[in-house]
Amino acid sequence: MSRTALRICPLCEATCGLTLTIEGTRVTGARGDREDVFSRGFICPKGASFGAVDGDPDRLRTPLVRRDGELREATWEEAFDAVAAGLRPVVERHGPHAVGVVLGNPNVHTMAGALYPQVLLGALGTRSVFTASTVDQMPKHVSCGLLYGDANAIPVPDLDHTDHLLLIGANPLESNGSLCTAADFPGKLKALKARGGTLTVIDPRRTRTAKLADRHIAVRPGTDALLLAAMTYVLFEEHLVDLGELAPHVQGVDEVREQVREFTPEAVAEACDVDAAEIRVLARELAAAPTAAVYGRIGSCTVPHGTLASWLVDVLNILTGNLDRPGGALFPQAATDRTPRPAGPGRGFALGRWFSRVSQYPEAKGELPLSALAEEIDTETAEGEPIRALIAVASNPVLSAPDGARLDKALDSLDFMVSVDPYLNETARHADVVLPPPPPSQSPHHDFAFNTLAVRNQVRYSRPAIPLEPGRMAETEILARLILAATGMHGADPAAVDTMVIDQTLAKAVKDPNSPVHGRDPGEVAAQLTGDTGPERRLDMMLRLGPYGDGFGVRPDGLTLQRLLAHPHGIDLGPLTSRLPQPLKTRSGKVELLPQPIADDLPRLRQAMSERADGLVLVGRRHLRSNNSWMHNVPALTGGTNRCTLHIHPEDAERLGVTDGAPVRVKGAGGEVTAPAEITDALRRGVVSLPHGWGHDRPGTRLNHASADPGVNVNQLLDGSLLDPLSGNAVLNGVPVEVAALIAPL
Ligand SMILES: Nc1nc2c(c(=O)[nH]1)N[C@H]1C(S)=C(S)[C@@H](COP(=O)(O)OP(=O)(O)OC[C@H]3O[C@@H](n4cnc5c(=O)[nH]c(N)nc54)[C@H](O)[C@@H]3O)O[C@H]1N2
Ligand SMILES: Nc1nc2c(c(=O)[nH]1)N[C@H]1C(S)=C(S)[C@@H](COP(=O)(O)OP(=O)(O)OC[C@H]3O[C@@H](n4cnc5c(=O)[nH]c(N)nc54)[C@H](O)[C@@H]3O)O[C@H]1N2
Ligand code: SF4
Ligand SMILES: [Mo]
Repeated sequence: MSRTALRICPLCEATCGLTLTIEGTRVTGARGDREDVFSRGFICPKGASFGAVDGDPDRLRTPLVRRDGELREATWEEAFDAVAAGLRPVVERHGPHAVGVVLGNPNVHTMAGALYPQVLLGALGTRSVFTASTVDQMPKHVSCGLLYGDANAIPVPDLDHTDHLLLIGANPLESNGSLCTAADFPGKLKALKARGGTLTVIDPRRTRTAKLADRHIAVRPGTDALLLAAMTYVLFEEHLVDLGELAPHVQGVDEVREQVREFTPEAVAEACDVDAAEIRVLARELAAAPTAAVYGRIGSCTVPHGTLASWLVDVLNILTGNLDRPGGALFPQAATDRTPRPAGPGRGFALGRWFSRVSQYPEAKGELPLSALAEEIDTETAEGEPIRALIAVASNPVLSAPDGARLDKALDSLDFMVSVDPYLNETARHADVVLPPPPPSQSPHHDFAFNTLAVRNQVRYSRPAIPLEPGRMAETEILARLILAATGMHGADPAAVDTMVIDQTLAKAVKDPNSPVHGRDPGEVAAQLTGDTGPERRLDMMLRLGPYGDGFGVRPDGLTLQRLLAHPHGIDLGPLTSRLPQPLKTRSGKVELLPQPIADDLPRLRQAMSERADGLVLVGRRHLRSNNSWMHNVPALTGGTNRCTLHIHPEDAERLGVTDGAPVRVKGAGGEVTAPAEITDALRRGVVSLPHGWGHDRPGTRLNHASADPGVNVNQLLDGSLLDPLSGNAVLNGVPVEVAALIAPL
């Protein structure tokens, strides 16, 4: 007997609604949910393989605890006893900063990851916080923090309505989009073209997205900030600046004009390897389009001028009047956002409130660079304690961050490590305790983060499609118990964590004059909460306090968890709309177009105009049937073109004596790897490409399928010292490498 259940797909940022076929306790099929208010039936090969991802036999079923040097199966009780016994002495002896916390990407794809890590960090009080953001989008948080006063106020291109889209360093036909949640991104690009709009793609590779474009600019990696600065220059020079309705909300336009004076198209053309005339055309097309949106992603972030490039993306949107208008780039309003407060000056965004111990990197958004994790563990300094214990949640930095070999050693030297991860993989194998979450089919789902980045306002919630298997523990409960164990409350009722959060939130809300529950009794408000579990009650609370909420009775037709449960395909909340000045939290209450830290970093960009790398540089790439480091164990998603090969241009291959399929040695500052060459003219000369997330050949892992075709870890080519200075983001693209044909010995 089979049945179906609805489940939002957690496998990428597109958040498609799926209809799962379930036989017994197994997911045997997945198709797109045509009635889903957001995805309307769209599905990709990863979503279609939901059952295989979910049912991977290598997923851990019980906790593992290290005994006599070996990770062995244990009960949950034994596991949390071991966590408390491992973490508490470190905190008590060395203070909270000696406990590091590493949060990986899947935290944005689980309810547990949205609701508990912040509580853990608050309760622990550690500054040793590292996340996947600093190998990803931290430059965007920093530039938006500086421009708008809120690091999470990230404008999203209005894909459904724009007339002109300029995509920089993004390949949504493989990635399905990022910092821009849109189911069927490919379909939306085709629809843009069908309605007469234009698509321009800036990418050193002729990607599937670039092939769809009206114009593709194969820029030299790492030089987008120069290109965008020159476009900004052209807007001023050719009198194309027109802020329109934005004008009263923006300060600093003249200052930006002054700052870009030297970045003429002619001055940057050689560095970018793009014709000056073409740069002028890019600027003119942007200004001429009735509406337009500039959007930058991985290729514009994980580079030496990531924050400047991210800033310039928004500067271009603003100077052409496209920020905050339909068809341009808009600020979404999610159902679990805080109640909007009236517009006005805010506290602003500060960088560098503290610094990392070893290299003195400034914090950004409360985080230190993931690139610095290894040195924060393995290097002694006069001031401060090294990290001696580590909590890793959904994180595989041994493959995702620079120099995994050094991190391997550093993790081995820790007094204690706990990993919350479904796999015994390259990172988890170092843990003393592994706490495995249940598979997604057994977990509830709501997209707290991605709804704040979605191209349409909407809200959806999936309850677990399959009840928790005996012996399983919900990831929300795992994290609640981890918080208790880490903070000296081991053994307390995990529900106390949710109760505490609810009590604190409501206590604040009743004192907040902008809150719908202002002046009420928090106990009376709390008594109205519904939901079967602590996390559901927290979701109910956030929905009801939020911008569409019922305000606990103030707006009876507003959102509640019950109302959401009555709409299993979700509730549409309409297209993105203009919201300025409300989202601004800068000290001036305006968009601050030339923030001081940006102005201070511009001399470095000026210098880059005359810098020239002669040798080969490396860029990454993603494959539609993969996701970072953790999907190579699913047979249905591997093989074919999804391989860890070095893409190299035919002319470079010929010059170096590299033949198709033959092994080549790639050498970088952090080490060398050997991979088969794949000769392709899809990338520009002088650029080679390796995908990330491979290198599954380490002992002590349990990844049967992945280890049979392990690939190599591209991040071993990095030594972790190359960062975007403002954000601490790792430089993963445009990295100098040496490539040599490997002649097999006879
Ligand atoms: N060279 C290079 N390096 C890169 C990138 C690049 O483009 N080039 N991209 C970077 C980017 S954008 C990112 S986001 C990072 C990702 O870096 P990470 O977050 O470290 O890596 P992931 O592979 O996404 O997954 C992390 C871990 O989550 C586990 N996991 C999966 N599902 C769950 C779950 O439901 N719960 C829990 N608790 N764990 C789960 C997986 O088993 C895996 O061990 O990699 C970065 N590294
Ligand atoms: N299938 C699949 N989907 C995914 C993921 C995955 O691993 N696989 N990962 C998810 C995650 S965590 C993220 S963050 C997103 C990322 O989403 P995207 O940013 O869309 O992903 P990428 O495919 O890495 O696209 C980056 C592009 O930048 C180009 N590039 C490299 N260097 C430069 C440069 O200097 N300038 C310019 N202009 N371009 C450059 C690369 O050639 C590449 O095509 O994808 C998410 N979705
Ligand atoms: S596009 Fe992303 S969310 Fe949609 S089915 Fe594919 S992996 Fe899942
Ligand atoms: Mo990412």
